[in-house]
Amino acid sequence: MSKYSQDVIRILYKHQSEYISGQYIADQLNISRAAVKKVIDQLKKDGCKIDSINHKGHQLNELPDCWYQGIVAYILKDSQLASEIKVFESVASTQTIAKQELVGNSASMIILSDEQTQGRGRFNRNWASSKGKGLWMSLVLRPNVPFSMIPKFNLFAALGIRDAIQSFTNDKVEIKWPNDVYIADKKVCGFLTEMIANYDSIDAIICGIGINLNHEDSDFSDEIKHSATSVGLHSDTKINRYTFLEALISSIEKRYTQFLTQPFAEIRNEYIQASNIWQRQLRFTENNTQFIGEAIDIDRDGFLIVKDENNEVRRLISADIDI
Ligand code: BT5
Repeated sequence: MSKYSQDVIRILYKHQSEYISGQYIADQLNISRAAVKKVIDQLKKDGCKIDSINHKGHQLNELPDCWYQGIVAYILKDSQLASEIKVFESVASTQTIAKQELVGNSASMIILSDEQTQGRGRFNRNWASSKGKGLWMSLVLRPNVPFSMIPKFNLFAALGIRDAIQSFTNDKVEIKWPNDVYIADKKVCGFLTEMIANYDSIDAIICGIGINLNHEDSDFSDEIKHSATSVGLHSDTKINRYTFLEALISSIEKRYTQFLTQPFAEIRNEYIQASNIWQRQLRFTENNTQFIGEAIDIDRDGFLIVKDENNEVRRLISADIDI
């Protein structure tokens, strides 16, 4: 990729509604028109839909199906959530990259990849992250809070992710406490929160978020095709990954500010209403033991209150739930 491709794509994105001349781009970047043409030809080869007309200029017709640092940085330029953005074509896991990148760097970060070859869920389970289909992201945040606040962070993050997905579909988007987001009883998103802690305080929260955006049913493996869905399968149009990212970062930012300033009790009702675990028999796995029960409440601190098959009431901070 040319040194200037991120700049050229950023300028094309910024002027998306109009044709802009090669000369204009050349002047902005202080390079020759021939150099601009070379970059644009390469962007086209890479799959960017750019329309070029003699004496009129170039126009970006459609946003590409891959991440461009230049566009991501432009879209998120006003966001306070992260000060550094890193995009990749393919990585093993954005969580692993995040952990490498934060060493000796105190910045907050957004790490995105078109594909993950070893995407992982909780307890090292596999997370399917096929190329160009979804949003595979790790968010590195630097709140000055004790590590006992991590479960509370999860609750706010879940609502932020739910809000963003809901703005792309008319079907109800629901939270499956504590780490999943569902549409029509199928998983559309899983996220996990890890941390780097220093004595009692958190050095970094690393929130890994996987959202299926434009998968067809046939894109899911046999293992998950009965339990997984995508936002696109619940929308009339293809999900534009850049528009989606913008909405996601904005709603997470809003919930992150709430997390830092408000108790869970403030969002408890909203969270309960958004949850899909009520009035059904569920199988819980907690520390390798399983039991059947029914969720009856989420308390003021975000613990799930469950009545098990022996009518015993349990208070869970985290668990795996099979719906
Ligand atoms: C999660 O784990 O749901 C958390 C997933 C987090 C993924 C993100 S992507 C960016 C960042 N980088 C990473 O490497 N990870 C994070 P868990 O609750 O353990 O769920 C895993 C289970 O979900 C698997 O065992 C499958 O049954 C199912 N699954 C795997 N891939 C899926 C997908 N794409 N869509 C729906 N379900 C999936």
